[in-house]
Amino acid sequence: MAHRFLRTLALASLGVVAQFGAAQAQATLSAVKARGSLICGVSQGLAGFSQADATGKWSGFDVDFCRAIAAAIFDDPNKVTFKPLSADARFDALKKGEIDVLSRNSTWTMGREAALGLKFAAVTYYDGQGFLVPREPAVMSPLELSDVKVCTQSGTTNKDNAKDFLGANNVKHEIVEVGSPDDMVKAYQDGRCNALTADSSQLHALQIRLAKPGAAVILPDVISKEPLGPAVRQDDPQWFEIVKWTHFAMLGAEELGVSTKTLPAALASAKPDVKRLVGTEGALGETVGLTKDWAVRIVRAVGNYGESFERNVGTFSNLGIPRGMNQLWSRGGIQYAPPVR
Ligand SMILES: N[C@@H](CCC(=O)N[C@@H](CS)C(=O)NCC(=O)O)C(=O)O
Repeated sequence: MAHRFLRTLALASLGVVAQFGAAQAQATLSAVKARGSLICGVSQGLAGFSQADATGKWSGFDVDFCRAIAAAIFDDPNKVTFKPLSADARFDALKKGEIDVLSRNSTWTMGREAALGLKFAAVTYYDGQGFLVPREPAVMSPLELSDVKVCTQSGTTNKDNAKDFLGANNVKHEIVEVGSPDDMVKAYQDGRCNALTADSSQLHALQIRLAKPGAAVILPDVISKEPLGPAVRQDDPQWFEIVKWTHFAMLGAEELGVSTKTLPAALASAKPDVKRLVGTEGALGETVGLTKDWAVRIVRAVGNYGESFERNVGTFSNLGIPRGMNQLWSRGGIQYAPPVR
């Protein structure tokens, strides 16, 4: 023990430990480049967020985020290997290095960062937990439910929130834990539960899979805060910056009106903010190990934040979710990107 301590001390005095630390700190980007693809942890199949079609092609809001990182690194949004993960398996997979980033409707909580040793890089989707119930008999609020069997997925914040909320409000209930969105839909349709609780966005994704979506309603009550975003391991500060600024590039592009349609104009723009974002002035992308056109690569591949939101989950998509809190701060929402400068 003392031996090891003295050796560490000796190495530290030579600056060896610091150098080793720096090499480790950039390991993820180098590993991704050497492998030729990003390994992204996603859900097992959730419409609008991450779902594979019959040919195995993944799409969705969380999938776009993985593709955006791949575009920033490789200038190719297809250089991603998607790893579907259950709620129970996701954080372990990240900790063990089986994935480079988790982009799977995961709520940022103190316990998941501090206790699990992970870092949430951004909030890509501000959500909150709700309830889906049969349209008949009509209820306005989960507080009106009684003797209710509520299905929720194990390994989620939703189970504990439901217990807290229903318990504190003396709603007689039983929690039925299931393991996947498929099981949620099945358990509800088989009558093993008569309400579903999950983040509101996920309730929308589940509702459209019911045999009769119109026979169910999502109640307006929101019982929790569910800031959803990508997570990484704590040991690689450069990788954390790449993931975080990928989100801010998409958001900043929307703030500045830079989209797939306006990209040619943006590249010719004389506006200083636009020039810094698209890299016609400065080379900020290089400070995180990327290229100066990193944000252009991202927008060209998946669009800006608003384009990705609308295409996958927005009002005119299958899910039909309004922007709400996820609107830009300048338009009444709380999505806000720090300056690229
Ligand atoms: N945001 C919550 C809930 C996340 C979650 O896993 N929700 C379920 C709702 S159905 C889901 O998305 N499952 C997808 C899957 O297991 O593939 C959390 O981080 O704990």
